[in-house]
Amino acid sequence: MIGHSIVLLGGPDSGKTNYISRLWLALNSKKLTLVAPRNPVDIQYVEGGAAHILSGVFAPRSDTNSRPDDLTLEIPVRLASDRDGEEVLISVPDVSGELWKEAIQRGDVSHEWMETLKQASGALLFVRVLSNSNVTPLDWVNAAEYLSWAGEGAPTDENGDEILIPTQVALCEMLRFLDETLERVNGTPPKVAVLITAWDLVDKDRSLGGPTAYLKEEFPLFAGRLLDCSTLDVRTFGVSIVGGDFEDPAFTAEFHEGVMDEMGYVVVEDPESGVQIIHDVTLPVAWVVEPLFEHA
Ligand SMILES: Nc1nc2c(ncn2[C@@H]2O[C@H](COP(=O)(O)OP(=O)(O)OP(=O)(O)O)[C@@H](O)[C@H]2O)c(=O)[nH]1
Ligand SMILES: [Mg+2]
Repeated sequence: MIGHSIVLLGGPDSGKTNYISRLWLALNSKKLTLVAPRNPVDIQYVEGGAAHILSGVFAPRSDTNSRPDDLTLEIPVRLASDRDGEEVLISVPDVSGELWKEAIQRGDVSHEWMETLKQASGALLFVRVLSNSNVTPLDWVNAAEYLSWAGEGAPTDENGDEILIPTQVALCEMLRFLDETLERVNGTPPKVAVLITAWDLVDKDRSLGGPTAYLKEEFPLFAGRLLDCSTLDVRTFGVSIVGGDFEDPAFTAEFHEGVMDEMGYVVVEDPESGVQIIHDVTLPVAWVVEPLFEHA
């Protein structure tokens, strides 16, 4: 069995920990595209998150002092469609969004995280619908100025106050880190799944338009960068880990009545079938690791 690492990137509050905790429950159900044939070595970390979700609350934000090893889900997976198929050991480090934010402000990633990135052969990049931590876009001109900024330390305004980097600029930077560091297996472009989390909070009309249109409207600079990026294989997914918001008591009551395996979905789109809701939260990871099975 060959080990592969998939890295999770995203600013604070972008839904990384909740997704990975829900992913563990989904893999363990053994009913979806990707299955966990055996238990991971150390599941304490994701089990904590999963216990929150099962009790009807979202998993809490991650501790910024944790090291990569403490926040890594390491688990053998196999495609459900291939019962006797190879297993791939995936290792998914969940780096706190605060650390990514600091790295972007400083313009570099610490040596330790850089090593984690270099060992990864694919990535999940997170951005969350309606997060208070999103720094909303300025106009295109300002955002482009941030992107071309290359000074020491964090950018400051004319009064010397630190400027918060708009979320879409931070996303472009994270994509650049990935492009520069991801391992290229057999020379093919590494896969990066962009996960738009808390998709259940997108209003009905907009959700029908699908995740790519949503990105284009909310983060046009980043959406444009994705279109231009030929050195990475990028696909965008909408994700709702339980199909609703635990802040809504009516939903939470419904959740407690429901069956966990049927809760939560991803939104995918392709030119032939259009926008589709699929009740399988393993899909983004399955898509990222698919080529790795060929080399297992
Ligand atoms: N409605 C809804 N909210 C979600 C969903 N996933 C995450 N959230 C919300 O997003 C918040 C942040 O999620 P986390 O998983 O802690 O985000 P994170 O990226 O790990 O954050 P850091 O640990 O700070 O890096 C949660 O507290 C929820 O309020 C979802 O599927 N639906
Ligand atoms: Mg977290």
